[in-house]
This record gives sequence, structure tokens and C-alpha cells, in this order.
Amino acid sequence: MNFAFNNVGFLAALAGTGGAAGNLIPDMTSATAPEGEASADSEVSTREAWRAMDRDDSTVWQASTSPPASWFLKYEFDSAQTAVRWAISADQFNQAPTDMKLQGSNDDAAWTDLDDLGGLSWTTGERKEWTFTNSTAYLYYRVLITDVPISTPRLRGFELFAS
Ligand SMILES: [Ca+2]
Repeated sequence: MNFAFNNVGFLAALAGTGGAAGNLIPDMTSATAPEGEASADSEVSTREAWRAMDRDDSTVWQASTSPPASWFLKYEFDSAQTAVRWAISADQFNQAPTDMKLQGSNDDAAWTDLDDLGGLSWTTGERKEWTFTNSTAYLYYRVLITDVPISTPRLRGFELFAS
């Protein structure tokens, strides 16, 4: 028995692949499990929206709609959450968003801009996070992507945090 060694492994698992501890979005195993719903306006077969919310850097969401277009990746909570920080993990550097917004909604129709980023550049596999000012609990959060360097958006991870 080596509990110290095992604890190190456990902590490394929490902080390592798939993002940071405290993610409000649960570790998704399908579009609707364990709860809520992950979706996108388009997705490639086997690269579904929920694979950006499965805390696994070896899986990706990839949009299937060709440019020129915008694309979104969305999560619906079972109960409204007040997020103030978010993170995106890129896959291929040139399929990561250069321009995107984080938006919140409580009816899946009217969206409030929570963050608006432009001119981003990425390295393959890079994770970036940003904070924003928000005191409203939203049921829906989405990443609205308006530009990627080539092809369509392809992301390893999308995370939301309450602090
Ligand atoms: Ca993933």
C-alpha cells in the first residue's frame, strides 16, 4: 500500500487532462447524461457537442457547417447557475476560435453577451480561461464562434466556473 503515491495520482487526475476543478458543467457522458444538455448548431459524427464537456482532452467537438458562418456550442443546466469565469481548450491551433462570445440565456432565445473576445491566437491543445462580470443565474450558456483560421471550430473543452 502506498497511499501517498495514490493521493498524488488522484490530485494529478483532478488538475490534469480535461480542465480544472470546480467546473459547473458536469462530466458529460452523452448529450444528456448525467444531467443537463450539451448541444451545438452542428457537429461531425463522433465529434458531438458533449465531447467538449467530457473532461477528456482526447475527444473533441467539431462543427460540420462550412464557413462563412457562425457556430455555437451550448450547455443547458437543470438549475440556473451564475458563472463568472470560463475556459476553452483548443484542439488543432488553426481550428480554435479567433473571435467568439460567451452568452447566457434563460429562455434559449434571448441571449446576453457575457464576454466578447477577438484576435485570439492559440497553440494546439492550449487551454485559456477568462473572467467576466456577472450576477445573473442563467440556465443556458453558449459559446458563439464567429471566426476560425481554417475549416470549422474544433475544441477539446468548454468549462464554466462560479468563482
Ligand atoms: Ca473533450
